[in-house]
Amino acid sequence: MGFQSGSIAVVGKPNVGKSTLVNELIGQKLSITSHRPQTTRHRINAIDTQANYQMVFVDTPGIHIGNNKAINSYMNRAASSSFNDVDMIIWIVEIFKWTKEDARVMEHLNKVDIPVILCINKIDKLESADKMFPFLETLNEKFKATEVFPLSAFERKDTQKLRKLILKYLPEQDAIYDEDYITDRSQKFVISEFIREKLMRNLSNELPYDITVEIEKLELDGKMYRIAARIFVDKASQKSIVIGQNGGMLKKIGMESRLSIEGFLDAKVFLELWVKVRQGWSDDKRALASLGYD
Ligand SMILES: Nc1nc2c(ncn2[C@@H]2O[C@H](COP(=O)(O)OP(=O)(O)OP(=O)(O)O)[C@@H](O)[C@H]2O)c(=O)[nH]1
Ligand SMILES: [Mg+2]
Repeated sequence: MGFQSGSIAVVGKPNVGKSTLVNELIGQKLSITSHRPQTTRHRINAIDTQANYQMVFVDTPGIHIGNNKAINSYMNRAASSSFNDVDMIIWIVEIFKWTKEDARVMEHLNKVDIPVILCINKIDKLESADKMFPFLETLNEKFKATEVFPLSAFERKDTQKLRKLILKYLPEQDAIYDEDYITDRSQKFVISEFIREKLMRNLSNELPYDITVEIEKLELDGKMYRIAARIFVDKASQKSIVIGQNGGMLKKIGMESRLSIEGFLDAKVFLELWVKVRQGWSDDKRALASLGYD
């Protein structure tokens, strides 16, 4: 067998563990995750190059129903467009959590003609493995997947097995990306996402997910990066939540963001954060485009 290479879209409804699985598969934190649905907003390619293969995982926003804001249609489009231009698909369903949104994803899958690995995630939540069989059976009646693979995205031995399964279907062809690439996205993009992750994790219940981050400065100063980022919120009340009492929340978000950016850039970082109100950005196509949602 020669060199194998291909792209694998990771799809599913929100919050099933797509981004967690992608990070585990490439062995590096690249895509942001949180316990809130609709964390991922943009497609991102995560690339794993080994001696005999290259896997390009396409992490996608969760496909969802029930909101007609411009940003929601943007996210659904970003996800569904990836069904067509990849070599195979990993479809994630959470164990025991089948909903209308899973059925929506299945409608897209019914139209494709490439291998689909159906991953049943979060099985670490089960007390015993045999509890999952009835659920697997009903799924099997709904959809004939190429492979069905129950796993926990947190379990290294599971993700290693999944990698072997992917290799079974990965086409024999040259690498798509140079071996030193880990993503198709810019440094600025990844950094802005890391900051958004800390916002989502720290402000989960108080804040709608209408928040976005723009990097205004990214400069290498000797061995240190100087970064300035602006956080856009929809309302003045949200701005005070992000800043927190005596600026405490913004400070915490800044500190956590800096640590994860330092891990990504492998260098010291000086990070400045600003908060700005930009009313209605999430339902305004022009504002969306200016913030990178195009
Ligand atoms: N118990 C358990 N939790 C998991 C597992 N995989 C992911 N999670 C958790 O599920 C939540 C959602 O994970 P994400 O990876 O952000 O999910 P996603 O599908 O990318 O979500 P969206 O980007 O919003 O569509 C996080 O709190 C994860 O820690 C798993 O195998 N077991
Ligand atoms: Mg995600």
